[in-house]
Parts: sequence; C-alpha cells; structure tokens
Amino acid sequence: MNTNTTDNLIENGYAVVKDCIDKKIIDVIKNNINENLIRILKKSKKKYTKDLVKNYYEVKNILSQHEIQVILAKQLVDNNLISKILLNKKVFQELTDILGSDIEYQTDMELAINDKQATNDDYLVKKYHQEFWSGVGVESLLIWIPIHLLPDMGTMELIEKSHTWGHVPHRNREPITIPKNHKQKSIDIKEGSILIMTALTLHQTVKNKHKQPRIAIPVVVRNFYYPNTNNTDLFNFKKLHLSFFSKFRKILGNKQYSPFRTLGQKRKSIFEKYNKQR
Ligand SMILES: O=C(O)CCC(=O)C(=O)O
Ligand SMILES: [Fe+2]
Repeated sequence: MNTNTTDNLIENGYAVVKDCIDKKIIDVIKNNINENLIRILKKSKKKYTKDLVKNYYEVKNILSQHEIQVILAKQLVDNNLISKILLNKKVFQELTDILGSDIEYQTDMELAINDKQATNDDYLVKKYHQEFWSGVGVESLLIWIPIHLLPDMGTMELIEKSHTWGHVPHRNREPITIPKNHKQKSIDIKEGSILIMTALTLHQTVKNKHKQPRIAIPVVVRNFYYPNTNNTDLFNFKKLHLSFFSKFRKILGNKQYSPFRTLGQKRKSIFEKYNKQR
C-alpha cells in the first residue's frame, strides 16, 4: 500500500501521484476531444483542421465555453474514457488504497478548460473554493487530471491543511474569511500525473496566459457504501469497480437471498468483461 498518498491527504489535504497514467491514454483522450470538436465544426459547416487548439478556438465562436466543457466531458464518459483513466493500474491502485474497491465516479461533470480569453469570469477562473460548497461530501475525493498541460500554463493553487478547517463560510463563490496564517501551494504537476484533493481542500484556478488552452478533467470519486455527507444523492454516478462482497451480492440478486434464483442460467455478466481494461 502506498501510504504516502493517504498520509499526504490526511496531513495536507492533497496529494500528487506522479506518472500514473500511460501517455497512450492521454493521447486517446486528446483524440476524442479533437474528434468531437471536429464533429461540432462539421455540423455548423465551419472549417476544421487536424489541430485540437485551432479547432477549440473555432468552436468557441459557436458554443459557450460552459457548453464545450459539458459536451466534451459527456463524450469522455460515454466512450468509457474516464473509466479507462481511473482503471489505469497505478491510478486504480491509489484509489482503492484510499477508498476500498467499491468505487463509483460522478458522470455529470465538465472539463476544466482555461484559456487566455478567460479574464474575470469567476465560473471559469475559480476563486478559492471547497468542492463541499457544490454538494460533494467528505467521503468523496476530487481527482484533477491534466490532459493538455504545457510547462508555462500554470496549474492549480490550493491552501495546505485547509481541509482541517471544516466548512469554510462563503458567499458568491469565495470564502468570507480564512485564517491569516496559511500556506498557499502551487501544484507542480505534468501530464500523466494526477492531483487528489479532499472535498474540503480550498483550491483555485491559476490563470493560463499561454496561447494554447489548458485542459483538465476534474472528477469526483467515492466509495458507494460510505454515507453521503452532503448532496451527492442528487448527482449521477457510474460504478467503476465492485469488491468481492458487491459481486457476491449481485450474484445473489436480492436481499432475501432467494434460493436457486438463477439455477441453470447460461448468460454471463458483461460488467466484468467490459471493465477489464486494466
Ligand atoms: O481546473 C481548474 O481551473 C479548476 C477546476 C475546479 O476547481 C473544479 O472544477 O472544481
Ligand atoms: Fe473545484
């Protein structure tokens, strides 16, 4: 077990797991994003190129950034690419070490895209906030996965140990007050690595002044047996992995353990086959 990640989360409210996603998967994700940008451009009879960045700025003339972020994330969910990242061996190992192996992830999500055009929009350039404010419970983790990140784009900033402050009073998407003595940390991370935070870790967007957009996937992951401590019953989740206990419950089918329920059944569950991407 990698105690480092859990220790860092407990101690500081965040952990960076380095080099845990295969470059191939990052490329598959970039391709999926580009294919969908091209699909949008084709539909609107606009010109497109092979270049994701050019296509992205073209699509911004058609759709709002919020719409782009939602549409692109939905495609990643529907094409099982979010599962593919989370089931990638090293990522999965970290998640199960922290949460156990009954894991689900939130599917009503959006990409976090930050480009030089985003100026004072506090939805796109987020001030210090806790995910708890939006309904994520303390039983959940927030995983921030950079997909297109060049060295001088900036990443994410957070306040170390802010997860121990509890629910920080807030108004209009920013804290009303925070303790004077705090340590702000700019996250040192590259493509292929992930940032894990608690639902109470205060974090904010770093403006990206690079001419290319920074693209990241923020996804909420939880163990579905842990009590929901906030509003996650209103979110949509997709099962990522079942433990022995959950698989056994599925075989039995119901809480009455009906005897001989599936006696002689030849059909095999496709869930396992479908999730054998690791
Ligand atoms: O990537 C970012 O700029 C911030 C993302 C974020 O904090 C969020 O989606 O909650
Ligand atoms: Fe956030």
